[in-house]
Amino acid sequence: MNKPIDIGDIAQGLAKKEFLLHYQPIVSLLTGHVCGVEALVRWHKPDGCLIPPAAFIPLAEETGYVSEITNAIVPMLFADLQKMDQFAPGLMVSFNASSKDFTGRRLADTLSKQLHKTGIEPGRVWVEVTETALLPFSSATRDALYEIRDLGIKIALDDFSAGRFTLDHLGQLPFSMLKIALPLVQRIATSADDLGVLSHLVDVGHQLNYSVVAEGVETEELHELVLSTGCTSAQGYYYGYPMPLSAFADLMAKHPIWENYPFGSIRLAQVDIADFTRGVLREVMIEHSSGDEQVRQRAHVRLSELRCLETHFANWYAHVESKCRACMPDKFTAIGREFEELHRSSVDLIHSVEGGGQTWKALEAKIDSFTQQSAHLTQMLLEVAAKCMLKMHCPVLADNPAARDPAVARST
Ligand code: G
Ligand code: MN
Repeated sequence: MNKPIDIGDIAQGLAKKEFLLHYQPIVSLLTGHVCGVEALVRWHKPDGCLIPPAAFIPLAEETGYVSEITNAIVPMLFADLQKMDQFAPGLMVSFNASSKDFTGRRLADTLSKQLHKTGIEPGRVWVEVTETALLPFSSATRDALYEIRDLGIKIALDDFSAGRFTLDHLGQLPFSMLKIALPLVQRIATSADDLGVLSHLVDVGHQLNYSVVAEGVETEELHELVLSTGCTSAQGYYYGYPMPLSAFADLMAKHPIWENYPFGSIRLAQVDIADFTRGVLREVMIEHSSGDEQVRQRAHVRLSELRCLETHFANWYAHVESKCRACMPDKFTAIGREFEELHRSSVDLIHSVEGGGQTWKALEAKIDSFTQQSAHLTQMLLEVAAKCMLKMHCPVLADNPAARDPAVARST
């Protein structure tokens, strides 16, 4: 019988460089291309035996030795990223850190050293940290995370929705990415409620300007459902298993592309428009009717979207531009123009209440026209979403309604 693994074995394995990294692709749901990889530690014994992380990570975590493993894999990760740049330039790479990595400066120092040594752009490196690694929530952990973030490295909250982390924690830590845990993602095909929860988490990520990655996507059905929520990227066996660097190079040589259309992303734009419209109406009402100068001031400050290019919608528009324009060039330009007009109306509406003296009747007329513009823009977005989806699924049908119907094809 094999003797159980102890810390001495792990230390020896590290000294003999038996630990290496496998990479699992992360796919952008906007472009359909691989946009990054998650690095996963593997222990290869010289006899060819592969020891799964579950057999040694818990012991390493318990004893604190896990930070030695992290310290050893970070330089490998940077070296591999340089190799990847030769066949797939510019990918992001993430790796998993443990709670023990956030008890001091060591991880930040190691990362800083590697950034200087390799010249890799820091924003391409993501540290994944699970909810459980961050609880109980301490200021030392928060400081360690900020120190890493200040290097320009991004921080992802891993396995989100599976632990005890609350939405309240999100605003207090410097995350830029949410990775939605596999169990929730895998339930969305059979539960409308879970699909609702996932859509909600995608919205939260969108509001906070985070990337959102759905983990555990194993089937085309899940891929389509995740895509429809507006989730920015996805990971799972449907796209690829964790694999050695050489196998990843082979995969990338085939230039894989998965089905993608901005159907879900346009859903987020509709949410942006609805929120923007309501926000303007709410603050206009407060400014117009409150007798308290401070309340009016606060309403004004809350309306941070007054500069057109700083709105969530403008941000979305710039982000999806190439994809949507390819689908619907004329309509997409028209949407941009329509938003500029809506935005101008919002500024006009706000200015009209600033100095007071506006009659309710005049205000009502302005509000009517503003809400009509908003509804029109929402309608245009929905039309583009539907057209993009048709075009991506059946390019011929989009231009020629008489094209072959899959329902007919199935029955013949
Ligand atoms: O998020 P976390 O770092 O815990 O997840 C990484 C682990 O999830 C890896 O061990 C990887 O092999 C596993 N994994 C990745 N994609 C899938 C998937 O589609 N299905 C299942 N069952 N496991 C997956
Ligand atoms: Mn992970």
